[in-house]
Amino acid sequence: MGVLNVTPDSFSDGGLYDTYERAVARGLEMMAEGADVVDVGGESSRPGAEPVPTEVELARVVPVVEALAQSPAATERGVRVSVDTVKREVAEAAVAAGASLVNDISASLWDLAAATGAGWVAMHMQGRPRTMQEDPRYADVVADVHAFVLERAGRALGAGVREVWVDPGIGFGKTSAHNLSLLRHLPELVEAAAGAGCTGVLVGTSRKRFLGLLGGRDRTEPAPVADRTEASLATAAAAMVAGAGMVRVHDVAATVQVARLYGPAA
Ligand code: HH2
Repeated sequence: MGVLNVTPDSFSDGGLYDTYERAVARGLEMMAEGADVVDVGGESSRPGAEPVPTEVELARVVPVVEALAQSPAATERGVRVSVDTVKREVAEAAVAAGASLVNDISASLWDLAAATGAGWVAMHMQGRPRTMQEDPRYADVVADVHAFVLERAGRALGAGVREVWVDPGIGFGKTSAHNLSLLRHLPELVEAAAGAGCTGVLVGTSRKRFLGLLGGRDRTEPAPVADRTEASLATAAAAMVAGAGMVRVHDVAATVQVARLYGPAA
């Protein structure tokens, strides 16, 4: 799953693809690089991000979804478009414009997926982006996160959603230690998700801050986003080896090479 943020403020690609032309060009490029899904978002969920008005998000996302869904890569090769949103109106409009997957970091739009026939991603987040990184705490992060996403997946499957992905929500109300625990315990989530009837597990570590902290020289200041590629690829490989069926990444071409070694089709 290639990340396409049509935003001025996303943490790694903000401002790069915030016009229709540049966003569509990058989406097509990721499709050519081998992405199976292009995930179009119009609202940053980075720590501290402020919500975006619905009309603004609609205007950013829908034309780009439509153009990508009508592209030859989508219509002839079957590359899919997903919408990364927590807003019902945006999800509905994006599905009407051709998105076949709703990537819902609030894990609350399963009824919309059931009604439209779209696939659905249930991601775990503690709190909301504006404040989620202020001292996140869990009784048992692995047990809490797994139970939450599996419970939401059960609701979606019960409502008739045929394609349900669960995602531990790396970086969403989690310390570096929480993120690492969740990555180390991915095999259990993969097994439980399969047992529950889910399509698979989705993991998004790409360029996230905790990778910058691990890779930074002194481990106190995060390495800049541009220096997080190796750790992004390493964690994508680890997630694939653990059985994740999809990884959400910025560096599609490089991750496709990893997927050829370790991905579901390898
Ligand atoms: N991470 C981000 C956004 N959406 N969706 C899923 N399912 N899983 C994730 O881990 C995930 C996600 C954050 O990354 P990004 O889109 O690059 O940044 P921003 O939120 O600043 O736009």
